[in-house]
Amino acid sequence: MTQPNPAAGSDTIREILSQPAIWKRCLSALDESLQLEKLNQAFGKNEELVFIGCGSSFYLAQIAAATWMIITGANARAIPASEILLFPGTLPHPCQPVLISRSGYTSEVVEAARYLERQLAIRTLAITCGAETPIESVSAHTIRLAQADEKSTVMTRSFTSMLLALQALAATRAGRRDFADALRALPDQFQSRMEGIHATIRMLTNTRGFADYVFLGQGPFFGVAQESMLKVKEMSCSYAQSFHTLEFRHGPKAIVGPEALVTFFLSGSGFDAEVALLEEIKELGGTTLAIANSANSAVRKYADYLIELALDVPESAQAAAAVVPGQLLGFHTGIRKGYDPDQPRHLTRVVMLDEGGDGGSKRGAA
Ligand code: F1P
Repeated sequence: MTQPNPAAGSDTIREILSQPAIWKRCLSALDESLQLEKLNQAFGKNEELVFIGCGSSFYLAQIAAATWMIITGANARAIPASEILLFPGTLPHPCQPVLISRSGYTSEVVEAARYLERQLAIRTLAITCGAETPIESVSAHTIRLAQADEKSTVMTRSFTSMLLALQALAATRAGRRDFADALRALPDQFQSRMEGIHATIRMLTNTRGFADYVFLGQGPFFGVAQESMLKVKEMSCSYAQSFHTLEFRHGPKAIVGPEALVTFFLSGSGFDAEVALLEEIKELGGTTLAIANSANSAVRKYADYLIELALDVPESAQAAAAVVPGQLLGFHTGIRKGYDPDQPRHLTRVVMLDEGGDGGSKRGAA
C-alpha cells in the first residue's frame, strides 16, 4: 500500500459525508417551491417517461426509470443522451423526456434537449445542480438543486440528491404520501448509519485490494451497481464490472476467485434468489461484500464483509443510500493505490464536445 497523501480527495470525502444534510436541504427547498406539484400538472397523461443522461447521470436515469415504474405504474425507461442523437428511432412516442445533468453543460445532453425541444417540439424537464446553464436555457422546465452542487470531478451528492428529487416527483405523480414521507425521513435515518458504514469500508480497503470489482443488483439496485462500478473505476482506476445479479450466473461468474470482490446489493423483492447466488459465489472462492437493508444468518455466513442499511423506508427509497458504500469503496481504494480522488485520471468535470454535441456524426441516419 503506497503512502497516502493526506490532502488527497479532501473535497470528495467531505462531499460524500455531507449527503444526508444536503438531501434534507434539497427536499425542503423543493417542498417550499411547490415545484413538484406544478410539474405534475404540466406533465401529460399518457407519455412514457424517458430519463436521459451521460456517465453517472445515465446510471441515475436507470434508477429513476425503475423507481418511476414501481411507484407510478406508468411506463418509463433510461436512454444515454448519445442514443437520442445517433439513433433517434430508439425514442418512444409519445414521451416525456427528463434530462439529467449535474453541470447542465454536457454537450450530448444539451444537444439532445435542443433536438427534442426544437425539432420534435417536445417540452422537456431538465434537472441540474448548475446555475444559468445551457440545459436550463433550452428546456421548458428545470429543477435546479444548487445546494447539491460539488467541487469533486466525480458525482456523489449531486447524484443522490437529483435521484431523491426525481423519486419525490414520482411520489407526487402517484399520490403516494407514504413514499414522499419516507424520502423525507431518509436523511436522518441514514445519518445515524453513515459512520458505521464508513468504518466497514475503511476496514475492508485497509486490509485488502482486489484485481477485479464486480457489482450486482436487480430492479432499482441495478443502476446502483452501475454507479458503484463507475465510482471504483473513476477514483481508483481499478477493473470493475456490473451486472443484474442473477445474470452473473450466465457466464460472468467464470471470473470468480479470491482476487475478485463481488458486491451484492441485496433487494427485499429478490432476497432469497440473490442470497442463493451469494452462497454459490462464496463456495466458488470469491470474496463477497453484501449490502442489504437487513441480513439473515445465511448472509452473515456467506458475506466476508457486510453492510446493513437498516432503513425504515420502502425498497426503492433505499437506492440513494445504497450508492454511498460504493462511493466510499471507490474513494478509499483510490487512496490505497496512491491516487487523488479529487483529480481522477483522464477525467474532466464536464464532457464538452465540438459543436453539434455528438462528436460530428450525422444525426438521423436511418
Ligand atoms: C456527467 C459526467 C459525470 C462523470 C464526469 C463527466 O456530467 O459524465 O458523470 O463523472 O464527471 O461528466 P453531467 O452531465 O451530469 O454534468
